[in-house]
Amino acid sequence: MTDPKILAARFPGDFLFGVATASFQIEGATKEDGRKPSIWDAFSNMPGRVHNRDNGDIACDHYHRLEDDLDLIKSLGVQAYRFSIAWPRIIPEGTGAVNEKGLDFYDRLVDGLKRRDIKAFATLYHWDLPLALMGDGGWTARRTAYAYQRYAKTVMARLGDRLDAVATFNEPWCSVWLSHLYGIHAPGERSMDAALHALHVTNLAHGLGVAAIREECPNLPVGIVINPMHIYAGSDSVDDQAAAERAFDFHNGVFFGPVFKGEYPENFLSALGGRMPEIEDGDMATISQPLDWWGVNYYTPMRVGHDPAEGAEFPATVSAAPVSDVKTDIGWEVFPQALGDLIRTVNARYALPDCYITENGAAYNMAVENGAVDDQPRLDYIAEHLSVTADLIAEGYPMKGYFAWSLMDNFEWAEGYKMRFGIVHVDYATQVRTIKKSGHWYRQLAAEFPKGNHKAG
Ligand code: IFM
Repeated sequence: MTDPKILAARFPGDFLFGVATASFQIEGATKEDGRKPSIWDAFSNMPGRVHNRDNGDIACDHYHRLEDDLDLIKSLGVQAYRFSIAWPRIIPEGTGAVNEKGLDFYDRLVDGLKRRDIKAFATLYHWDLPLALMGDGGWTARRTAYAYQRYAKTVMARLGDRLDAVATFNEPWCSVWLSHLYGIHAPGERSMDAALHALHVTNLAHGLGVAAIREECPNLPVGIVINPMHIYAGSDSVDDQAAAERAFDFHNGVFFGPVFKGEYPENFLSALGGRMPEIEDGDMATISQPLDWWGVNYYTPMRVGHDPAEGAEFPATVSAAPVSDVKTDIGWEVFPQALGDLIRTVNARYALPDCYITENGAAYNMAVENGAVDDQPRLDYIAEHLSVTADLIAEGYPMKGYFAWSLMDNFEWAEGYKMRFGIVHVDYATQVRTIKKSGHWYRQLAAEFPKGNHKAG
């Protein structure tokens, strides 16, 4: 299963292997060259929000180590790099003046990738909203969607000619529910009403962003990156099955429905629609413009049961026990089969375009010992999920590539630097990078695809 040659032989020659990161998690240099604070700068500096009160001030110092990190990516032999652009570097106040120095940084990044013959997959929003926009209500304010559109247009005008693909958003589930309902991510809101506003404004921003991208770069493949939950009912009972269906609508349907069908799920609307912001004429058409691809970020399944509590709010579910006690260091159940079940389920429900696995990986916190990091469980995790991906391809699903999360250990949001997802280890005191066992293995796998001419075996 983990022999790179045997695994590689199960993929078509044009399948893309890549690595992924996000701006706030690796860049550091938060106060340099005109960048202004994002909501994550504020949130991580507040007591009690992020483990150890870690912040992104230095992170992996990628901003200053760009060329070395691009060499590192090249040395892994991958064909593509997925990164995100920091809105607070480009339009530091969210609206108003454009910061040329911010654009210059991403110019260097994209040119550096081109020079190394690595495809550039950019994400426009991976959670670092300019803090100034909170003055209007951040993602709960419709105005933010228009500010995002202008930001998207600005980035595309400068970089679009050299990108290979662009995503409007990364994991809107996190920037909507996790950030506005569950309070775990910035801005740490815990209100259903705020979350419902953030939901529609985010979906609208996605649609406005697609229009801006198409206007500037009509030939650039545009997509969105979603982290759909694969939801298993805790039991066969009618109640639990219905709970799983509600959970699907709440966690997935509110993004897939608008984007791929132009509508919110009916059950969701009848339960919570009255608390949503006004859906203006034309909004749903804006949101549901055709996409060229979508990205799936998958780590672990969700298991739910019916919440019997009186007055329980939609989706009225409780967590059900995991079926496997194999867990990563962050406590997430390892269950590769759910990736297959998820792709089959969403394709059965929606007409979806080509799909990239834009993130998949595992938190294991092994240290460097004698110059090496033996992270065999991560290697196994990636191999098992790739094996499921190969099965999906054999079944005819249009899976076009896989990006390991992550290129290197980085700022893991509310977990700070405690949780390590990299296939490259980062010593935060010295910034020394050490390729882990999984990274060496990933390089062997990627090497089987020289310029995409691998023959399926
Ligand atoms: O680190 C995150 C990433 O920013 C978004 N997807 C999940 C990863 C692991 O939690």
